[in-house]
Amino acid sequence: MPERIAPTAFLLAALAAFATHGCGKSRQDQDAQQLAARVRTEFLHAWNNYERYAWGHDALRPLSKTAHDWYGQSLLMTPVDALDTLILMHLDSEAERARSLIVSDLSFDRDIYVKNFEITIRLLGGLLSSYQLTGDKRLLSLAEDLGNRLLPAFNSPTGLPYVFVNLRTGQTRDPVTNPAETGTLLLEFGALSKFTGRPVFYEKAKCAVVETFKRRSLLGLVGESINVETGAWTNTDSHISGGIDSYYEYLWKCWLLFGDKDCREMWEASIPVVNKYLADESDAELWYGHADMQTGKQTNTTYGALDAFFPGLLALSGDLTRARRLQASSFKMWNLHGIEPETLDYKKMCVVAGRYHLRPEIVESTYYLYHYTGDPEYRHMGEKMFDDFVKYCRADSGYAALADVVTKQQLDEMQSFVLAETFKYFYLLFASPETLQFDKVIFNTEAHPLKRMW
Ligand code: DMJ
Repeated sequence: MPERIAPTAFLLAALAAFATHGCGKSRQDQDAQQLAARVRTEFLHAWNNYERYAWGHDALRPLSKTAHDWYGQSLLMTPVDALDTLILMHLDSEAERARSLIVSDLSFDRDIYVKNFEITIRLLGGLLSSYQLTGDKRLLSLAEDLGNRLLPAFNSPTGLPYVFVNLRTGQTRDPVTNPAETGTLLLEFGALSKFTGRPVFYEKAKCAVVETFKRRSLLGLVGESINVETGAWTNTDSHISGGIDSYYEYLWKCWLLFGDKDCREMWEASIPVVNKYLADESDAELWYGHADMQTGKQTNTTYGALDAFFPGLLALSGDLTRARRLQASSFKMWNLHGIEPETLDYKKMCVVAGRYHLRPEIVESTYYLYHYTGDPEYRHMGEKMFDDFVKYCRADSGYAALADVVTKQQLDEMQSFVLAETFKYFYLLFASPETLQFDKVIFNTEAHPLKRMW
């Protein structure tokens, strides 16, 4: 016979359970709020030092306290990349200064060859998302001017874009590119078409992704590099790492943002193949390695900081089981030396390339997983990563990349994506969900949110 609990004891127990649950929950929320405030303070440390030592230039070199311009003259990479983060964090006067600088000083009429992919994801993406957040038409004009100047990049025999295009003359160079650079343009060019009513941007970028997909192997995999003039693969290594990564990301996201069914079909044809040939069940853990695109034979057991975007993409596409398992592997990689390396051999658990460029991907996935599961484990993960990030990468004048995750020696580098992405994803992980309604936006690969309005 079950033990009889006295009514008052039962009531007290129920009240205690309610109180623990209630207080526990709000304590968690308070902790998260404090963490969000800490992230904001540290972001400001990085931004203030950019303002102080590199104002008007592309990027801050945080150890020498000097400025760096990618092409010898500034395209305001950091202010454009950081503007929507400043807005989301309600750093109003900083955002205003950045916006004034951009509208008064940014000019694309320059005789320089720029990387079509980097300029698209950082500048075109940044201008478009800040235009949506502020309604400032001058940002859209800048985006359209930039889009016009990038268009000649697509003038190849295949329609795949050249790596570099001259912003003034439209001349192009460097025909050997990769799927990330040919297939990570449609969110930005597509949004530009929607805003301007000019289909040409959508069409060119869509053609580039379709032409990449069409050249997949019989197995359905793409390789690491391709010649835009001949359409032939020049490296047949297949993986989800740098050079291919965001090609997959945009197949799914272009379906979500534009409802483009071709993109969904290309995603559906690609992802089972990626899971079949690249996923590696290693000692009950899930990793993604490398394989030859023609044979499917494994070529390498490496995974790294860039690959760590994939749990987020898996979660976004509904595959939470793989997403959670792969995120656990990414976190294991992070904890091996208390900060993640650029490349790891996951079979031997040893570092292959030891730099840490302050990359955002692992934080991005943590944020996505927290959004989809609500599991506090992901905020704890994020907290551990943020503590390590501050401990090893904070410098007197900004945040510094690491030359080596084992020695933790700092490098004189703080790329614009640190402000566009890494801090933004840390912040969104801890901030209240109202800060940015996840389901209402699609982030481009540089963490610029584009509203789902089409
Ligand atoms: C960013 O510029 C983008 O996230 C890109 O897709 C990959 N590399 C960096 C960040 O690591």
